[in-house]
Amino acid sequence: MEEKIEHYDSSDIQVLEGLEAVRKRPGMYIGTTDVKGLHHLVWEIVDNAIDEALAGFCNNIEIIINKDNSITVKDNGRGIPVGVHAKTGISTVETVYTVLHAGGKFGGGGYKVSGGLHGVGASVVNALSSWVTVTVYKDGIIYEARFENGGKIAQKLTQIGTCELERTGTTVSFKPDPTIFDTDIYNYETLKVRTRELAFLNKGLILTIRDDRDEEDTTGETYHYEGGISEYVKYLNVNKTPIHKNIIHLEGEEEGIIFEVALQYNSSYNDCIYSFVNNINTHDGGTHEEGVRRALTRLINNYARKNNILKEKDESLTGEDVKEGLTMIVSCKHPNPQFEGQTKGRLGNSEVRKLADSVFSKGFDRFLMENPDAAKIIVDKTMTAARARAAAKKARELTRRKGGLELTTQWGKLADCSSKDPSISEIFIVEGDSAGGQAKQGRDAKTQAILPLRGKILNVEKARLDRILGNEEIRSMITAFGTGIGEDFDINKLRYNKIIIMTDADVDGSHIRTLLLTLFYRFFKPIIEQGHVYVAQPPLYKVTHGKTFKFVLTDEELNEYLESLPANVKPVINRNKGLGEMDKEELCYTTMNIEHRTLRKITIEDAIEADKIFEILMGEEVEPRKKFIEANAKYAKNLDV
Ligand code: 1YM
Repeated sequence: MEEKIEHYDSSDIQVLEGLEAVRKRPGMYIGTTDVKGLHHLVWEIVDNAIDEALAGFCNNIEIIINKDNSITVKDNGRGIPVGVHAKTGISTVETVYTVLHAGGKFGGGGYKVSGGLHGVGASVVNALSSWVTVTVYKDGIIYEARFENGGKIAQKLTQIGTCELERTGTTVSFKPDPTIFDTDIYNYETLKVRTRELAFLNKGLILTIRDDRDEEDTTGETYHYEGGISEYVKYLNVNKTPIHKNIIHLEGEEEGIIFEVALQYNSSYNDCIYSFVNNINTHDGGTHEEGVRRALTRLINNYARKNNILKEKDESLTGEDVKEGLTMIVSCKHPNPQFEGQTKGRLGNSEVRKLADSVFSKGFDRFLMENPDAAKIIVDKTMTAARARAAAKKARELTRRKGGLELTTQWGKLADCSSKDPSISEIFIVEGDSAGGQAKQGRDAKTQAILPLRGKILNVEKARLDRILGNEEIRSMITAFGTGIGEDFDINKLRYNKIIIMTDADVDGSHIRTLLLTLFYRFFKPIIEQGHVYVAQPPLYKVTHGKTFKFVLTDEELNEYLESLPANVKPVINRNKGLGEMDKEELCYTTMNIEHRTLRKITIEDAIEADKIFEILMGEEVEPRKKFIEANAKYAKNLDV
């Protein structure tokens, strides 16, 4: 034992123990080891480059997926310091990559705000990688260090060549350890969406992403927005109709906290509000968002009263009213953010509420004064929203009084299940009365409820809640779900664990499915977020030979099955055109029976992108929809969001 201690000094042992701890419990550092965790590694490295950009030393970052699914990130900053680190006795590069809790502490107090693990990111990535190389360009010299097998130093920082004096920066390549992660395949789309978002959130920064696995695409994509979050708002509104010309962009800074907001109203009835702290999406809002919302509501009320648009006797406009048709990005960069809530998706720092309120009030008040035409249009829109809200409330009360939103036994169309236990109950929303009738006969009546839909439901993208509640098909659904809608919505009252959309595999079927998903997305979002919505997958083919038959779901499965048959068998292949084409036993066996069916769970991977697709498919603008359908015609068969 004595001898061993002589070979390792105490800091070495700490280092190994530190990285070993990360490998033992990766979830504690990166959340999960699924595909999400795999992608997380990229952002930990990119965050260090973004910090360098926020410190003012770097304006160009490149992300590359290499052919072997390793990742390379390059920046043109100062380069990680190469000198020997006073505390560890090894180079700073090695220290940053092997010592947990290195990073910021060693960095001489730079402005570190980008998201992620606050300085431990580099060592966490190293711990979870098969290999990492770090190349630094500094003072005309190229240095390189290499780590292997979860962060063990394979090559100490070494001079490997020279470069021009002007060339500075850091390049990091790494390959995630396949024994840690469930998958080792990177998704270009996922990385691209976040790269674009980072470009919007950090104005002026040039971000490039390239997929070297794709031999045809050699240039990748470059994102660079001088307007920052203003351009984000413009991007989100591209398929909508703005009701005033200029995007309002306000900014302020106090004690190292940078606050920024950009907004523009459009003619739709939905809001699209996203907030960020240190480039991380704060899904549950927080003080930065609250400050803005509070100020916005107050200022619009003041303006409306002062200009006699809102009369003395009128009720005030609410936060709901002033956000109708609002697209807004709130971004805060904070050196010491406090995240709260179950998923840590909410900013808690109370000083930010004041800063947000004051920056927004000053700027928005000035905007209203200097742009009386835009001010009037915006206030008119919020007034209409208030009237619609009042009408919806009345409609809800009226329907409730008539019993329309309460479940009554004599209520005809729903064939409810006998179980009252939501955890085992499911509801099939079935296209058409005939398929609905068959499903009713063949279902498991204890746990499976059937709601047939006649024809097309209302396009909710184009209607407000009051009209939506006027639609009988939609009322039936709300009633069956039990959750209520709008201000009354309560997910805890959901009567079914699974809501299963069952439509034909044709254009009409996919249209109805998209309409239903739009409805759920707009008015029952938590049922999607919490994984209650599914799409049934009726088989595409029935293959018969002699007395045996088999149902198959896809073309690939069909080919596989045909190849598996003996050569002299001559099967008959029938393509299913609709649910109604199957008899009730077939329908129930293949599509509804828990043992044999295949369901596709609907998730909102990326609410921002999903929102755009819904808008394109369902919104008022015809041109983008045409373009989208043309571009995606080949996928139309599987149009799932
Ligand atoms: C592709 C990844 O890591 N870039 C990067 C990292 C650092 C610096 C510059 C840097 C920071 C500071 C001074 C400072 C880091 N340095 C450290 C530490 N790109 C990438 N670019 N000089 C250079 O913060 O003062 C940690 S990260 F701790 F060594 F200073």
